[in-house]
Amino acid sequence: MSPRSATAVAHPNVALVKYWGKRDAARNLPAVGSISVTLARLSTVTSVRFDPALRGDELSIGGLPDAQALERVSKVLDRVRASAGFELRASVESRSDFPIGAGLASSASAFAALALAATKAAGLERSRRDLSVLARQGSGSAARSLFGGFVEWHRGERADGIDSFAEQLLPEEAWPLAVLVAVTSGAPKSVGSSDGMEHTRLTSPYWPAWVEGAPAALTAMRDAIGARDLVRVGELAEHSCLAMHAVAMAARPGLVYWNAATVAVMHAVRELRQKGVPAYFSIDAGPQVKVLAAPSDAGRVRDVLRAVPGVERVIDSRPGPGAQLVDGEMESGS
Ligand code: 2P0
Repeated sequence: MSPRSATAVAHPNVALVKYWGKRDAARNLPAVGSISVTLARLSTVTSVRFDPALRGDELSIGGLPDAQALERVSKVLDRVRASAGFELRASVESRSDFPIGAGLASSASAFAALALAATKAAGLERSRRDLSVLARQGSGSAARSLFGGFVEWHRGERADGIDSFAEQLLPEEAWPLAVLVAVTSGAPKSVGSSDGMEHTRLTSPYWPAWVEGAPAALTAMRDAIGARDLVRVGELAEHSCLAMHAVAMAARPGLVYWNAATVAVMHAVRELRQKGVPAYFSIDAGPQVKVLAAPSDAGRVRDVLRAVPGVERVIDSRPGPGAQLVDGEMESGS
């Protein structure tokens, strides 16, 4: 059998209603549903080559071998091999054009691209929904990056997790929005998301309140996105972000993903709001701040973010497409 390969590109996403915590760590099933927007411009390109000459799976990230991430990658590849009915090992090469492991959802784009490329290389045809279930097993937030625009990933109720899939709420072109990413540090985070979530579930006294609040937060966000209501989406997104960080900060010991510049950006965004510019922040498991604004205000918001001490650079983004194959057939982003 000759080698079979495919390459896919995917983009990170920022959660507007956050995923934080698992109901089943082995199957990577979330304790809460989440809603995100997929980001244009930031990209991860992942190539998969199933090759009879290989004795084990191989992974390189940004050109360097990565034994730590290989375990998760092999888990996804094992599912693909089982479906395809072969045992071929794979070589996986992944490259991102933004800082990885620093709270910019590089695992989301990487595993979304992996799920699509591996499936294609194995000669399988899968729906986006099935691909989201596959990608989820590598990294939860990756389920959402299969789709473009505004996306919901369902918690699901089933023990086998097949009802924990992502689906699109609104395509990327349906609502122009500016998403500015204030990068305050390119350093990898000290506590990874998976460990941080589990630590929070096990030790934070606010955990039950976090889980109980999720259904109402999701319903409100779905409605606000449907209405393309920036003020409502922004208020709900800020609340979900602060609630996620509050439950994590209340763990023992508490998790603090922010640095001084992160906090300074939060205040700068709120000051802008007081001056009449609707801008809202969101922060994931890292020190970067994503700011939602109307496209017509993007220039002003960018200038304010750039002027905050500690902000290294500001990346302009907007709602972007879902994962795509880059070698030959292109698939629709939704
Ligand atoms: C999110 N985060 O909804 C939340 C908010 C970070 C903060 O999803 O353990 O890398 O691989 O399923 O997807 C980052 O966590 O975690 C994340 P795993 P993942 O975007």
